[in-house]
Parts: sequence; C-alpha cells; structure tokens
Amino acid sequence: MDTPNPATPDIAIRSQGAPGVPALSCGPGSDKKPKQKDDHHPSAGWGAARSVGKVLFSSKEVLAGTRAMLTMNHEQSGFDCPGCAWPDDRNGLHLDLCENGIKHVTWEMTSKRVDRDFFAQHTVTELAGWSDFALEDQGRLTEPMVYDPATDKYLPIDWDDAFEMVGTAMRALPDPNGAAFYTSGRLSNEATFLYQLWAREFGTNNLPDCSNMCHEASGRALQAALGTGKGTADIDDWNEAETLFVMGVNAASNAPRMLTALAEAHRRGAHIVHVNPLVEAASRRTIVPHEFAAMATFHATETGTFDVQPRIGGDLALLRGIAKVLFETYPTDPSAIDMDFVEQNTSGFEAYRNCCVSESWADIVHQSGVDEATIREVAEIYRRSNKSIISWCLGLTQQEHAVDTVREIVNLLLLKGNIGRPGTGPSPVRGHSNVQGNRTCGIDHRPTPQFLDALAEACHIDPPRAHGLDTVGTIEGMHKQAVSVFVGMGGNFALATPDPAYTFEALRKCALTVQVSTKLNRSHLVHGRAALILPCIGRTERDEQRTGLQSVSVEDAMSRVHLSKGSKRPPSRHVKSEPAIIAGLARATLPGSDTAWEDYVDNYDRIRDVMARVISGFEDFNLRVRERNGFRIAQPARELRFLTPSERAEFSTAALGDVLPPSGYMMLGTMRSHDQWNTTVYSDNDRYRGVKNLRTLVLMNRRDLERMGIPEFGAVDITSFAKDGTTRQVYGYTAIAYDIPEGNAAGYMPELNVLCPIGDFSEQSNQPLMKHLTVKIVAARR
Ligand SMILES: Nc1nc2c(c(=O)[nH]1)N[C@H]1C(S)=C(S)[C@@H](COP(=O)(O)OP(=O)(O)OC[C@H]3O[C@@H](n4cnc5c(=O)[nH]c(N)nc54)[C@H](O)[C@@H]3O)O[C@H]1N2
Ligand SMILES: Nc1nc2c(c(=O)[nH]1)N[C@H]1C(S)=C(S)[C@@H](COP(=O)(O)OP(=O)(O)OC[C@H]3O[C@@H](n4cnc5c(=O)[nH]c(N)nc54)[C@H](O)[C@@H]3O)O[C@H]1N2
Ligand SMILES: [Mo]
Repeated sequence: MDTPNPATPDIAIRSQGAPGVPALSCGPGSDKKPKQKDDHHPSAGWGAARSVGKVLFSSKEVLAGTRAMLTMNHEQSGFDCPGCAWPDDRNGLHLDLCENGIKHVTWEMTSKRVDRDFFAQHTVTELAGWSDFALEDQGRLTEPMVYDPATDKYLPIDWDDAFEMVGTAMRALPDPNGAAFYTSGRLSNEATFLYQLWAREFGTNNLPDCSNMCHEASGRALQAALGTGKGTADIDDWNEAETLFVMGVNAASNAPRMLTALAEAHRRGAHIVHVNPLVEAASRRTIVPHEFAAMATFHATETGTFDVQPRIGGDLALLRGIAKVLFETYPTDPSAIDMDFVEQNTSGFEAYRNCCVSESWADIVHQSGVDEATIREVAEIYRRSNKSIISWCLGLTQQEHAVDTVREIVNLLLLKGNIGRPGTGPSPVRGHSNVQGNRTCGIDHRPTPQFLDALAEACHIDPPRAHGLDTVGTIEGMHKQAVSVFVGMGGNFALATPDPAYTFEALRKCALTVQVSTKLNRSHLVHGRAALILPCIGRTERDEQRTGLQSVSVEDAMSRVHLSKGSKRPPSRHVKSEPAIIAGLARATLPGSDTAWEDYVDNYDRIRDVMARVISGFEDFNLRVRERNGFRIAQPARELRFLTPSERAEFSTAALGDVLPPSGYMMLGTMRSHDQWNTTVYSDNDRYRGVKNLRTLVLMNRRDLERMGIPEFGAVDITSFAKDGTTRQVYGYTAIAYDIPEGNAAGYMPELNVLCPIGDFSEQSNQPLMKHLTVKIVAARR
C-alpha cells in the first residue's frame, strides 16, 4: 500500500493522518482485518522457528541464511549478531541464536539491490509517500548517490567527489560546532574510534547518538552512584543469582537470548520478578530456542515467578516501597540490611534511611500504582534472596525521573550488598549490539577530561573541551541553523527521533546531510539542501583491505569485547567499510591532518594499537581481543572500588515526583512490536501480544474503553499535551483492550513519534520522554 497519505501536509509524515483520514503505519500495510487474540503462546521455540522460516523464505535467503546462522556468535571465527547487545552464552554453547537476531541478519543479507536505475525511476517526493517497510524492502544500497534538486532525484557520484563535497562543506563552516556526527549503536569499536577522532580533530564534541534516547539515564545514574557508566553483573552472575528482577523490558522480543538465562534460573529455583505495566510474554513460559528435545515435545519452561504491574513511571515509588519495607523489618530481622557492607562501602546511608522512613505508604501506593501488600511480598522475596540482580531497559529510562529511578535500583542493591559478589549487581539491558562499545570508544558529547587528555597525547590532536550537542540538542541546533552539516553514521535519525514535524524541518534547514547506510530509509528522503547517501558493508560481510581480511570488535551489554568477522560477499563492488568511509571523509575535511587515516584503514590492528593507548581497559587490545571469547573490560565497581568523589558507593535521596497524568488525561508509552527492529518494521504483527495486521493501535484498559464509550477495535484520535502547552495529534488509530493499568496506554514507535514533543525530555538526562506522554484519547471524528 505504497500510497502517500494525502491528508498529511508533509507526505513524509504518514503516521499522523488527519481528521477523518486514518494514519498509515510504517509497516507493509495490509487489507486484512486487524485481529487480536488473548492466547499467549510460549515465547521462542517452534513459533519462532516457523516465523524465521517465513522471513528466510520471503527474502529468498534460505541457503545463505542458514550458513550465516551457523557462523553467528561463534566465539572466534564468526560475526557478532547485529541484533541486540545481550552477551553470547560462553558455556560450551556455540549456537546461541534467536528468532529476532535471525530476522535481523537476514534483513541485511537480502539479495535485493537499490541501484542507480532504481533512483533514476523515482523522485524523492514520490519515495516520501512510500511506507518505511517498502523503502527498506528495496534491498541493499550499492553505490554513493547525491541529491539533485533539479530533478528531485538521487544521482550516482564517485566516492572521491562525495568525500570532497563533505570536505568542502565542513571547511566552509565558520565554526566546527556547525557540524554534528550522529551514530547508531551498531558501529564497530574501530570505526567508532576513527569517527570520534575525525569529529574532535575537526574541533567539535557534537557526537549525538541513539544512546541519548536509550540508556543515557542509566549511564548517568550508575556513574554518579558507582563511578562507572555500566552495569556490573555479567552473564555468569545471571546464571548464579537467586533472584532476578526484570524491569521495563520486553525480553521475549527485544533481548530474546535473555529467555535462556530466565529459563535456567527458573529450573534452579530462582525467583524471577517481572515489573512491567504490561504482562509481557517473557514473564510466562518459553521453549528455549536451542533445546531441540524441548522443541519436539513442546516442553515449555517457566520464565517468571512473580508479576508486578506498576503504572507507567511508577517504578521509583515501587522501589522506594521495597526499601521502606527493608528498613521497617531491619530492627527485628537484621538480614533485611547488610550493615557491614553498607558501613564499609557506602556513603549517604542515614539520609537514605530518613528518606525511606519518612515516605508515606499512601504516596508510594498512589505513585507506583501497586498495592502495599504486593510491595511487601516483593520486598520479602528480595529480603530472603542472598544474591539478586536488577535488570532494566527503556520502560525505566525513557521517563522524567529515570536517573532517580536507576539510582533507586542501586540504593536497593546496596542495602543488601548486592554488588561486587557473584550472582549480584545492576544490569542495564542495552539496545543496539554495540551501543555500549560506542560510548567506551569515545561517542560521548560530554567526554571526560581524562579521555581527551589521552586522546590528545596518543593522536597528537588538540580536542575541544566544551561539551557538544546530544540528539535533542542537535535537532534544536539545526533549527537555529547553528548546525548545518549533519552526518549520520548508521541509524535512521529522521524517523527515530521525537517530533517528526519539527525534526524534519530541522534536517531540511541543513546545508548538507550525509547518511552512511546499508538500506534506503526515511533519513535519505528528509534531507538538507545538499544530500549524500554513502553505502557501507554490514556486519555479516567480508571487509577486505590492503593488508587482507579485517575483523572489527564489539562490546556486549556486559562489558565483554570480542572480534567479529563477516564472511558474506558485500552487496556490490562499490560499497566501502565504515572505517574506510570515515577515513575518506576525514582526509577530505582535514587535508593537512597528520593522522595516518589511510594506514588505519589498511590494517585495523593499527587502529586497535592506538585505541589501546587511549581507552582505559584496552591495554594490549590486539592481543586480548584475539583470546577465546575476547576479554571483559575491568571494572573497578565490580571489585568494590568506586570512582566517585567519596570513593564509596553513593546512596541518593530523590523525592518521588508526580507521575500521574492530570485528571481527565492518560499516560501513554511508545514501544516496539515483536516484528520490528527500531525503525525497521518487518510486518504488521506483534505475535506475543496476539496482534495481527495492525500497527496504528493503542492498547488500553477495558474499563477505560467502557468509560470513554470507545468500542473494542474502535477508531480513536489521540492528542498529546507537551510541557510547553503545545499539542500534537494522530488520527484514526485502533483501540485494543489489553491488560494494562487503568489510565495508561501504549502504542508503537516510530509511528507515535508524532506525539513526542521535542521539548519534553528529562531534566535529568535530556532523554526524550518516549514512555511518558500525557494524552487524551477520544473516539475518532469522522
Ligand atoms: N527485536 C528487536 N530487538 C531489539 C530492538 C528492536 O526494536 N527489535 N531494539 C533494541 C534497542 S535499540 C533497545 S534500546 C532495546 C529496547 O528494548 P525494550 O526496553 O524492551 O523496548 P520497548 O519495546 O520500548 O519496551 C519497553 C518495555 O517497557 C515497558 N514499560 C513501559 N513503560 C514502563 C514503565 O513505566 N515501567 C516499567 N517497568 N515498564 C514500562 C513496556 O511495557 C515494554 O515491555 O531492544 C533492543 N533489541
Ligand atoms: N517514540 C520512540 N522513539 C524511539 C524509541 C522509543 O522507544 N520510542 N527508542 C529509541 C531508541 S532506544 C533507539 S536506539 C533509537 C534507534 O535509532 P537508530 O539507531 O537511529 O535507528 P535504527 O532503526 O536502528 O536504524 C536503522 C537503519 O540503520 C542502517 N543500518 C543498518 N545496519 C547498518 C550498518 O551496519 N551500518 C550502517 N552505517 N548503517 C546500518 C540502515 O540503513 C537502517 O535503515 O530510536 C529511538 N526512538
Ligand atoms: Mo536503543
């Protein structure tokens, strides 16, 4: 259904609709009737196998696909799954796959191509009316293209001319801060290092990244509390914990390999507490994907023991309630708090005790949306557990009080000494496969002076010291025309960021937008006055350079760094590796640079050698990364050395904010379906939530629907209310009754980004409030 939505003035914004004209989804679209069944099948297992079969079949990649799967996540010779950042199983299990990883890889390996003939046939205006599914479905990009305003088409351009175009635009900027360098978290460590070196040698720290919308809050909270921006638990700890908290993550869809750890935990009798306003598939049963006997007998393993359903944004109050119970219990039961640990390792305990003791149960229950008895039950599970891990993802981070909430997780862990021991620790579930490595290797708009000093010394440059722009800052910067050259190193900036109406305008004000990509996407169609598409090879493909075949490295969500080597033939002779593209752009921007850009590209070992001198924890990088399974970056907090001002782990005492919507309004969160990878949408189905043929939906509590007189499957219009008083609308969404707290609603990104106001970000982290939108939902006007 690749027709523009005529009702929306900007045809590139299809998911808005207009009064009486239903919005269009980013997915393939379907004339089939939307359905929703409430029978939840066990996650993964055969259902997954069947669904993977369909994907492989539809992209005609069965053979190559199977071959690629067999080399994915192999400890030495394979490539790292470009899906999520969950670590590989290292206990002799060499085939740790999941349905969504396979979909993801197959998507990259399609045999379809977007070549110059394709671009000759379609104007950008025409393509802007296509669905995002249709754009990516055209296949892999094959050669550099430049936008031609005269014909409104992309034309072929030589690599050298493309590099020179970027160089000329960069050098013409009155101030290096007029450029912004975006990354999406799949860039390898080596490419990342070159990318930030280019930006900083050029003279800016404008390094916005997808992490600004993802785990920025986690990094800031953990840094303040523990002196590290990362989790301390690793996969061995997951395999040893007595209690696992899984908060605000849809694991069965977004970190499916976590299901293996949850099923194992259940078998050994561990408690698994799921905290989510929606009861997601992972909290029920799974068929562990690689247990063939279990698959044959349909034997499902439980992956949850307790469900808590807070209201959206209610996690801080819930965690506070659990801590309050521990303080109440401690006088009669000293096992409630590990006072030795607290005394030896922490700072701020008394203040935190006062904060918990003085918090009223009425506020805790009201703000969390969880009754006192349930909170006491969870607290009792936590008290009895000798080793607990608390994990979390976007349900907690894309919130106003996200930094406070993650710090409250740490507070709770500290009370029972759940850090620095086997089977314990905080464990953020990262998103993109190398988003954590990107930060480690220098993608940071607020770099530390230590990092910059080391960079200056090893690379003989004078990096700028002032903080740069993050994602929201970059959009504002483009609007003010302070930023006029935008480089997107992967990702889909136009579609992934909040407020498309505002963001599209910002991108269109740029003098030049450059997108380094594997597939055609919205960010190529919403562009600056000049625009380039630069095609690169993907993680699965051979990276051949002058000295031979190269490998790159990535860091998983648990700080393990390992090599990744692709084996497939690149999609065309004219695509380049990301390091090669970055080096070409850098040389054109900085013709007189002393940096050995060309030598780095010839042999990535040379990049790793210099990284070893800049990044702490990367000593002997080339040697250690070649060890079996790579190496784990040493982390002082894991050894109870805290790089905080007090040199102790810091308790925090945030006041509970008000997370409820004003009376008459609802709170809406945006999230992913099972069949999408961020802005890449594979189908209009969401299997574990029982939804078929529908993405423009809103999940609501049945009682809310009844109260508002909205029938099930009724059409609704949704208005969001920004902090600054402005409103945004989408039209013709379908209301689905779902097990979600009253007053809360949920729907899919990126369609609902239309409702995310650019100015509504957390004061604590600058993260857009993508899971905390104040909305009104009404029956659709006809
Ligand atoms: N297959 C697949 N895998 C992916 C991705 C993908 O798109 N597809 N994306 C990757 C990326 S970049 C990331 S960051 C991760 C994202 O992984 P998730 O964090 O799982 O992403 P979302 O789908 O946004 O889901 C957020 C979850 O938070 C819950 N939630 C919403 N509000 C609240 C709240 O207030 N409190 C609590 N406790 N929960 C809440 C929602 O019900 C939902 O289960 O996954 C990564 N992995
Ligand atoms: N409303 C709302 N918005 C959100 C979120 C939300 O929960 N709600 N989540 C946010 C989060 S957590 C994230 S991480 C962002 C995601 O934001 P991004 O990371 O910017 O978006 P992706 O959809 O992952 O990017 C997909 C594109 O990456 C390109 N690509 C794929 N593989 C490669 C490669 O190997 N190299 C290069 N150079 N390009 C490649 C392809 O062209 C593809 O079209 O979205 C954010 N936006
Ligand atoms: Mo993410």
